[in-house]
Amino acid sequence: MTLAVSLPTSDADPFGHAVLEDPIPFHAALRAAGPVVHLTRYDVHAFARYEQVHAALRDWQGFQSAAGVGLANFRVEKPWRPPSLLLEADPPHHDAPRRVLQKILGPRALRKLREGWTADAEALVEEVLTEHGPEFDAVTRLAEVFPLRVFPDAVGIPAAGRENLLPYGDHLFNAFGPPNDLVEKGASRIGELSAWTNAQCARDVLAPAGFGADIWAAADRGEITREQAPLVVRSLLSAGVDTTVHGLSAVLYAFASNPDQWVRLRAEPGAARVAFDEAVRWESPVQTFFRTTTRDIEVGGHVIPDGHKVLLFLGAANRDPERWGSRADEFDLGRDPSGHVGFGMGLHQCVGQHVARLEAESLLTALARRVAAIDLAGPAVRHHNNTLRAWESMPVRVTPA
Ligand code: OVV
Repeated sequence: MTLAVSLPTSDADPFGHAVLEDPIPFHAALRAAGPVVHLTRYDVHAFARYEQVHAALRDWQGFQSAAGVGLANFRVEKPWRPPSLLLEADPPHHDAPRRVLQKILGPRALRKLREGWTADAEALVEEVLTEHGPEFDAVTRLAEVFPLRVFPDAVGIPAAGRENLLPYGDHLFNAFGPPNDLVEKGASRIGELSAWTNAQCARDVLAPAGFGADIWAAADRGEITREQAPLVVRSLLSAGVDTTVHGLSAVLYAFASNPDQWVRLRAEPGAARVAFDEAVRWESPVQTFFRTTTRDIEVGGHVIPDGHKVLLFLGAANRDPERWGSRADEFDLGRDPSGHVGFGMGLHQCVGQHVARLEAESLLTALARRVAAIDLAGPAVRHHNNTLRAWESMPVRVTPA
């Protein structure tokens, strides 16, 4: 005889301002409730434990992406923009664009960027210290500035209009959630922002050298079609800016609120890369993605029916004590963060993660050279987004080395 266990439910709103301000207690409650929880407000199932999140990310056949990785089900609703050939696709369609980007953004290809980005980071840190002195906003002066200085140049888009990149990404990541106030707030500008973003993906707009030109060259070689090329460029402009800005904010906040860890990094500058991954685990700049079941799937004694949306709480999995131990909530350079799901897992795992790590490593290394201590100089203010865990502002005070 099997004992029927009722499906745990939650009527909380994961996309409401209370949870977005501080999702940590909500995540703990979801993990405690069970391996799968029904979110009554949106009639979706949720995984918040590492084991189930990790397994669902790896099972692309059972948990598809092609029906959209937001709340909207593309089997039923028309997507607000043409779907991404990477994020919102599954094998076999997903594979050629993935292979192309993986090579262009891979560690070998990035080697030629390292020297320049290191110098750019050193110049930025010097500039901030000279222009603003020891007190400045780490979000608006560092985390937003550095990616916008190096990444659009690496893609090869023109200088004009780059201020559109962050608002475009902010709306895109809001649009994965329900049509709430955050989506409404971006709605009036998204036509104009999309038109600009799409226009940057054309071959004749892109610089002759860069990730964008590399994508078009792959189309010339027949690795993807010429119809696919602009959409692959669009993925870079969609996924490559806000994510790294908030990733850098996360690591800066981690250090500003854990001064002992900054001391440790300065003693061991080679730890910058792992420090960034630990911050991605700890803050999970991308908090959630949905999948859609392709058949009835049994989890923890409950059946999720075919065609249902499942919300994967990457941020909750990344602090699951079952996986990370009783100090999961601590930012700790002594931890091995590998296996975190902040970049996803499996065949959709962030294709730009090496770019993000190089940006973080460049900036942290430059800061560690020049700054002996970094502390919060006032309360940091959250930026609410349906998908991203972000900061609006972060006043810091640094002690030059
Ligand atoms: C991972 C991610 C986020 C947002 C957009 C895309 C990817 C894209 O491919 O457009």
